[in-house]
Amino acid sequence: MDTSIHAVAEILRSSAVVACLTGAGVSAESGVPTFRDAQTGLWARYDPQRLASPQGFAADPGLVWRWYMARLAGVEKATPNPGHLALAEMERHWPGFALITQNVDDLHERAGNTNIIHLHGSIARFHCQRCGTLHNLQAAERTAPQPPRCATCGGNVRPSVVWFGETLPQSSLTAAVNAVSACDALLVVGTSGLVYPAAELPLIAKRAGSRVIEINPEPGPLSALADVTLRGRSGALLPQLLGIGD
Ligand code: BV8
Ligand code: ZN
Repeated sequence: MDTSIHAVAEILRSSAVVACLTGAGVSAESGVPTFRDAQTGLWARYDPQRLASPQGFAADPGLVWRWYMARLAGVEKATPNPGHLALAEMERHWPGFALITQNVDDLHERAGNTNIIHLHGSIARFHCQRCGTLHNLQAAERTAPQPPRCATCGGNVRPSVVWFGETLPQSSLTAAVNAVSACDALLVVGTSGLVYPAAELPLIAKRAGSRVIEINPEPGPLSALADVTLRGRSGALLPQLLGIGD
């Protein structure tokens, strides 16, 4: 095992409370494309930040709806990778292990984590853009060219994710700030550290005296504040930290 893995294992061994912040990179090895990856095929010419916004939805509800239905199908086909499974093992190892995620997929749930804080909502839940009424997706709506209409007010139904320009659910953000402020060590896995306010959490942890561990094949804005950085894929590195990997 290389030294930095040793350094991280030592930090984790001496930590009573561990928390984790994940981004799209933790789902990459499950075949769910990250935001940073060029959008595949049909979506290559669209900017995800434009599509994932109220303005984008207002401008072309059908285009945004079809983008989410394509992503939802990809998430449902995906399965948790060894990185997800290692994080579920960590929850068994450290009671109170808080898993804060920017991801809108349910792969952490399917891997077995139960203490999950979703900062950006869920791609598998839907509500009316106008009145907020919850909506159960019908099979035929998955291939419809336009979003369904709300049964209550006739407004457009949208995915219950947080779009750019929308505020995060206050309860989730508060829970996340509390979790990173109370932990001895924070694992920051598979996030570009570009999206706020999620990107603020490692700094809050650091200021509260936590050790910050970055796991990412690429350096980024969060690398400077990490106590230890593991340069590599989460699917390979996370299991090693538990000695359960290859
Ligand atoms: C808000 C749901 C109040 C939708 C998403 C302060 C400063 C600057 C800008 C702002 C700011 N405050 C607000 C903003 C504006 C904006 C923002 O942050 N813009 C950025 C781009 C500059 N933030 C907001 O609008 C937020 N709202 O703050 O409200 C407000 C409003 C307006 C103005 C001021 C204040 C709402 C943000 C939430 C947006 N919704 N998702 C959907 O998914 O469709 S964010 C979306 O992007 C995903 O959740 C995704 O998680 C995220 C991208 O970040 P990452 O998860 O890090 O993924 P990414 O693709 O970027 O990177 C992948 C990483 O994985 C890479 O580092 C890669 O190296 C690594 N990787 C790849 N493979 C692997 C790997 N790592 C490990 N293993 C591997 N195998
Ligand atoms: Zn409605």
